[in-house]
Amino acid sequence: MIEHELRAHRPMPGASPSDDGGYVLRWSGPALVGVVNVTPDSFSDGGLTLDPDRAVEQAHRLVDEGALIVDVGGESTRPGATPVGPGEESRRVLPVIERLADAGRAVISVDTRHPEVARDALAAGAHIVNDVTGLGDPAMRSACAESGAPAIVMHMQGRPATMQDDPRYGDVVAEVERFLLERAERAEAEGVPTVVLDPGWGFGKRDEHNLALLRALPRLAASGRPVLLGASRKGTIGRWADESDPARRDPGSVVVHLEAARLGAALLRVHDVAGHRQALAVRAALDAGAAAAAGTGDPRPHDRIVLEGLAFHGYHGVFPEEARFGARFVVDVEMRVDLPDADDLAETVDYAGVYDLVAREVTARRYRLIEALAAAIAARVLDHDARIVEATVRVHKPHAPLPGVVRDVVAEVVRRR
Ligand code: HH2
Repeated sequence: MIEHELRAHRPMPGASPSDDGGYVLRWSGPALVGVVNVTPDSFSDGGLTLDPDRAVEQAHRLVDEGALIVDVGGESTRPGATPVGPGEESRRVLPVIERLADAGRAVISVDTRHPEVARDALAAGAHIVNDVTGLGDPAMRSACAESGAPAIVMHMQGRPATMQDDPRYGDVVAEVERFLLERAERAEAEGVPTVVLDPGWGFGKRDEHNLALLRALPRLAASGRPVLLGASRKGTIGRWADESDPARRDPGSVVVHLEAARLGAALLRVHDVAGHRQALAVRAALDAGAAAAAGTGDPRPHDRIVLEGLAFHGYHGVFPEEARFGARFVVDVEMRVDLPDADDLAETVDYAGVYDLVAREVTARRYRLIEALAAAIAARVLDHDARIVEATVRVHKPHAPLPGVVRDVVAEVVRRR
């Protein structure tokens, strides 16, 4: 199970004190974020918990069912939604957040795009800010930084009123990744303790964009930040399953979220916490059973395809000279895969394709750290062929700028599907 953490400069239920004087909330594998909509018009449950008593009751029920975080929102962001002003939004969410914070049982995130609502919610006891506009507003970043709150940065193309009219991308994965990393780096530089990345399923995305972003979760997770996916009950699931009623889309949501969990998502934002908790528990039991049946506790196949000593000129490193002159980088890739006995290229992994993707990653992009380069290559290798269950990538930098004689510097990462 992958370990995840959220750092904050103030206490949260379940968090432990950290070395830097703050607090850290840790968990293994995927955790659930339960949705509490204090709205009359949310797309799947509008009006159900507009009354604060019912919203608090619902939030506590979600915690009892296994949610790590409850996400309280006072404005619907469904396609075509009418925007709500910060005054009305605060009137909806603050009484709920105050009462949840008093009870002290829930890690509370506030789902808002308004800095004034975020500030009031943090003062009322919320712990995390979930901003569907991706912390683009400097006032939102300072609200989080000043109160030491982690933030969820989501990607959206356009605005809710019109975002689904005609969304277009050149390369949706590259564009969303660039946006999220830039926003995260800026927020961290300004003092936000942890930034969670969310590709924004359904926010200015066609079905094929959502699918491409789901498959790219390992690439987003390679930055080392927790990744959140929120596909629950959304339109793409309705179209794939031919189900027009959002409240009846939980089974399809579970399937998408199990896939997201397999691909490394740390947080799943869902309406049906009990159903997702059950599905994740059963998935974990099946994985453990497969490992035990293999007799080793290790469900990986033992066949490997190895590409060694792939050498390229690249421009990676933290120093400006490295960006200017570049240096030689050498890459090894080991792929664990079930190899057939048949002598047929179609039956196995095409390693020429792996060579091409390594060449592209080393020569066409620039990373400051060789471990980040190795992680990005590993994510692409797993993406290349679904039969590759594990990729070990070593990036060698024999000419690393060090003051003495060094034969080699190597970063190795191991990534599993
Ligand atoms: N989706 C919704 C709202 N907030 N926040 C993040 N980070 N990621 C999401 O995918 C996301 C989100 C939409 O779902 P819901 O809250 O159920 O509906 P509505 O916006 O209509 O209230």
